[in-house]
Amino acid sequence: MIILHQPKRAFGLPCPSAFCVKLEAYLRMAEIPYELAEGEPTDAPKGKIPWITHGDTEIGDSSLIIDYLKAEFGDPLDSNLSTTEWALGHAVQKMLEESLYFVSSYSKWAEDDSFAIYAAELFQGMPEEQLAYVPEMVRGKVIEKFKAQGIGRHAKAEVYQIGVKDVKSFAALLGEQDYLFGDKPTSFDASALGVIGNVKDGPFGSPVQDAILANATLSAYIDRMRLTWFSDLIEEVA
Ligand SMILES: N[C@@H](CCC(=O)N[C@@H](CS)C(=O)NCC(=O)O)C(=O)O
Repeated sequence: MIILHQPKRAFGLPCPSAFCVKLEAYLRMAEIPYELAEGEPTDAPKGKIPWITHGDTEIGDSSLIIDYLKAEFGDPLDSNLSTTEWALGHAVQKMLEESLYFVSSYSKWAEDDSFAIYAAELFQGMPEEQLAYVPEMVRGKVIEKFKAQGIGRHAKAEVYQIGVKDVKSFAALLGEQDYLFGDKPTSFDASALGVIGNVKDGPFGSPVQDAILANATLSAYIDRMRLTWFSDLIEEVA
């Protein structure tokens, strides 16, 4: 049995982490049985969530895990893609995970109002005396990482300009299709549910969230995936 290690569900999302949502969506779309185990980045083999264990095998990184799952369980989602479609999907995934993800992460950590909401969840249960300094200390470290990655070097308006451009680009490629490559989902849609879906339905307002919500087709695409693969969670939240 695959054990998927990730933090607990929050904000009505399958997980606050886009990469965990991506992987859980993939498992559900590919109909691979799994169990959840609570885990934080500090417990993870690469210091990042998600990770899986499968017997004695432990793997970190959602994309490497999906490669492993394809090798172990077959590739029901992506095997019919042409080489060109696969290459386009790969490029789109990189745009979502290496660009838009950091814009969304910035909106959680760098914006005071959003950070207050996020910190209340993240540091829930922490003793009062630690709450006085730990959240701001962790926040400072994350913002330093944004500088190293690059997104933290831009003015706020520029960060959102980058994110909105990614959203528009994805929406243009999706067009009126049900999924990125037609009427069946692929692993690239799982990635979009993680990154775009968490911005759309998360509690962190931003110009990027506004751009997603303003696009009825893109919003319906996210809602369709949630209803199809995570209806149990929608019922839990309702
Ligand atoms: N490339 C990784 C990215 C995973 C990732 O960045 N996870 C974030 C949460 S969304 C994390 O664990 N951050 C903690 C840290 O960097 O310390 C994947 O696809 O799994």
